[in-house]
Amino acid sequence: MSALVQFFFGSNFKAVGPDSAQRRKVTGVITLDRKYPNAAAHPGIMRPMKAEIVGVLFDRCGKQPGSALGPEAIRYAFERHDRRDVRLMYRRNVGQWHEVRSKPRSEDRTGLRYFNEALACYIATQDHVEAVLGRGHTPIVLGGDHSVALGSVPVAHRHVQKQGGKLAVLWIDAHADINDPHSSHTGNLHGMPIAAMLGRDYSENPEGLKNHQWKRLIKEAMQGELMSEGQFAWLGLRDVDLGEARTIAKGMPGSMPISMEVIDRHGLLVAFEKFTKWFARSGCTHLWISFDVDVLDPVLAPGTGTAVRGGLSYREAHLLAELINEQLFDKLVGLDVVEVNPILDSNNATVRVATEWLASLFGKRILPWGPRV
Ligand SMILES: [Mn+2]
Repeated sequence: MSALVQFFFGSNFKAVGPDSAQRRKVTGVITLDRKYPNAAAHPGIMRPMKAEIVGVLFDRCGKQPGSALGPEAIRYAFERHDRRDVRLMYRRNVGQWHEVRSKPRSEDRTGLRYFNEALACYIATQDHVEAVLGRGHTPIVLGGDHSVALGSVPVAHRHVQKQGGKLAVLWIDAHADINDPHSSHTGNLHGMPIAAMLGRDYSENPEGLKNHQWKRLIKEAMQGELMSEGQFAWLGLRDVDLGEARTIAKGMPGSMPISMEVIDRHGLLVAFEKFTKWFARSGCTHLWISFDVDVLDPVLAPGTGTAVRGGLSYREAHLLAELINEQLFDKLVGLDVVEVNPILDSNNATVRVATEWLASLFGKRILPWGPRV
């Protein structure tokens, strides 16, 4: 173990690996392993999640660079957090840590931006997520830009399907991320992952390179197991392109878009109830959460490339995490936390709020026994 790793993690860790992902020659793998501490040592707190983190240091398909530094910043913030209960929740719930580092490749400017590098990164991430699920643990994928969900959600979808279940995805985000290469204004893949998961076709130029790459992305990421509209719910939407709004209104039967308007009118608690009712009638058995920090208000979380005014407050975000922990813990297959950009951050506020949100999701409460009033 290097001195640096020992400094960060203490002697509880032992270095293991490299593992299968290195076969792909696109990753540098650091695997740190430790046993999950005994839950009985902390009475009153829920059982640990047995999570393994997959940090994806990839931001090529986001709006601006910096979110590749997110995973490292979040790890540092957890390890050195000034609140003992946040450090405790991290230590109790997170075992191994894996990393996917993308190797810069030459870009073909005529196709999808950074396509080859992106695809290699998603495939490497999929290997890790598959391995974590295979160990019966909960993958937490830290981005990176939101396109890295193509490395996590499809794997969880196939994993649940193999067991005869159906995965629901709760996309907690200011944006719908359902553009395709034709409808996207920017050409950044971080606005398109859901369209790829659905295997959406588009016919801008059927013979063109972009179209060819889009088809290849769908083929390699989804491996023939496309997802359906009824597997998707959003929470916190407030910056939706007109084309995306049309797609959701007409082309997403069975989906559940919960915008900020719903939260304004009914409050987070009722909005969450709408989600759980949808989940119950959707026929879904398991849940994946894709949490984009831009769902939070930029006053609270300025460190993200696509900040939009009017987002969730600190308390709303924490209530959401607590409710998920309380009501959906058994259904939760794993989650993404993406678009944390330390370069754009102010006094580490966004990095800190991401760690604190995760601590609440792991079961942290203000009083250990919860509200009970
Ligand atoms: Mn997003």
